[in-house]
Amino acid sequence: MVRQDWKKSVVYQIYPKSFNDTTGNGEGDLKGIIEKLDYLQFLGVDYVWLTPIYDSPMNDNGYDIRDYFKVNAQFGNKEDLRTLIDEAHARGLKIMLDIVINHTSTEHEWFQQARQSKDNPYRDYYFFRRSEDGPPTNWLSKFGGNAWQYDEATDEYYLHLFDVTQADLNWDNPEVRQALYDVINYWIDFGVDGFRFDVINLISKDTFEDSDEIGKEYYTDGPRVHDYIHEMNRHTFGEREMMTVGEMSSTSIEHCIQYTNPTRQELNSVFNFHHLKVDYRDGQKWTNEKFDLLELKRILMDWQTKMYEGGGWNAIFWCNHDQPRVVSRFGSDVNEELRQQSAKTLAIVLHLLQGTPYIYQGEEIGMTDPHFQSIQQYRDVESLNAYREMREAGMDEAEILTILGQKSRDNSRTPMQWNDEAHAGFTTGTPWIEVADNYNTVNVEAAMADPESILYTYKKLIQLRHEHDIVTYGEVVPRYLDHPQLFVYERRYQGNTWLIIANMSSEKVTLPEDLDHSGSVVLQNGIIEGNELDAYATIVVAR
Ligand code: TEU
Repeated sequence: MVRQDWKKSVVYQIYPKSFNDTTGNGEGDLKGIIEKLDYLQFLGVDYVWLTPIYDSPMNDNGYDIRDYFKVNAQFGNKEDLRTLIDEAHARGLKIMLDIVINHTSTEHEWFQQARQSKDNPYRDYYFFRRSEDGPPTNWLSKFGGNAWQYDEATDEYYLHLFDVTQADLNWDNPEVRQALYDVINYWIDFGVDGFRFDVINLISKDTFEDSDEIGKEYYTDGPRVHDYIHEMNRHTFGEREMMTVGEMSSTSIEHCIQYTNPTRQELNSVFNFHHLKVDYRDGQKWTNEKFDLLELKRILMDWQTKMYEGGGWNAIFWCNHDQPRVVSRFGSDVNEELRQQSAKTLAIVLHLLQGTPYIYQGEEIGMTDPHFQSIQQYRDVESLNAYREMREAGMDEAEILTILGQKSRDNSRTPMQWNDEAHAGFTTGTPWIEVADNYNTVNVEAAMADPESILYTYKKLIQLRHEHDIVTYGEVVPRYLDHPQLFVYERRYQGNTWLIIANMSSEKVTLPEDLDHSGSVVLQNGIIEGNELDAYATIVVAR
């Protein structure tokens, strides 16, 4: 494998609204991020990805952009962003912005123009269709309901794969593409170091026909998607040293190899979500299914080995602003000991895989789901729609709340827990969404003070990646894939092997007889006696 040093980088994701509030209005801001840069430098990450900070009505917390060239006044202004970038650079940290170009807010000037008349020059920036009886197709929005919204002004429907206020852009129109490249170039000139591209594999729509499912097959990894991404690469970041990651919805390994193999000049890396659907039931998210460890291992390892063979590159992650907290999901938060133990094990098994690791704010201290008890505590448009639909389907309130408690995107959006003061030190005002009530014990200040805390496991894992080429370049060899509790794999590079053995369960596990864990210990978490691994214990040895 060709050496490329950006591959040793680790990215930290910030959801600005929930990170740190300096004004007391209950919402985080850019100044709040600046205040915490020393903390990120201490942790040792290389890049910081900010979810959208542009002007937006915030129906989907910034993924509905009204003006690509303006900073959202709730977060501050361009001066603040300038200072944030400079201060980050002074600490050796790089900044990635989130680029949302599959759709804009319906409050965007382009859409405002487009909806006025059928011959408006911006009409073809979006997908407007005439239809006599009901919506043009039966496609469903990812946030519930039909994906076409009737617009009275011109008696046509427009397409929105997400919220009704997020209208899909028509990438087949070259003017649209150029306008979006201008946006990216503007931010490159501003001094940012990389980009995360929101749902970028949905930009090429195929024909508009009725679907047996929700319409996915007509826009996922669509017919011209690789041409468009390649063209974007050539017109924008291609010749620069930039970190790029595409968020790929319901994609395939074959496509992701194409998106990321350097010879194709598309993107550096990709997020896929298949490993995070192991607690869905029959493809349905809104269920309270338990997660399936065998399936989790199988999917992760399939992506690891095949992307390696195809010369592709994964982003590796457990958490983001759309996912529940991993310690509550695949670990255990039933008591303090298991929380610490399982959070560390989850960190180790993920960070020693091949790819670019992402840490979502608070993951590094083992933040948990907030376990909300009432619908009043939820804020996310997707959760509120799902609640309404489940109610309409006649489901019982308690059951719905159990499901939301397990699946809602709000699980990850509660305020960052900095200390044990009011509202976890996030704000002096009233937070826009409630703080998880375990902030007295789960907070950054406490974690910093305890050398055994989860935080130091993350710090150590980042260091290992920076210092040992095997973590970046080594081949991944799955072992014991059928074992119901253990997650075992090897990394191999230039004659050296690292063996990672993790007990992913809350029970003690006896290692299989032929699984020899001798070697020099790189990392150990929890108690290992002879051949017995305690709950969520992990060992990493080098040979
Ligand atoms: O998410 C895309 C996406 O499809 C999801 O992860 C989605 O939130 C999940 O499937 C819902 O169950 C991206 C952003 O990360 C998300 O926050 C935005 O809401 C969405 O795009 C629209 O821009």
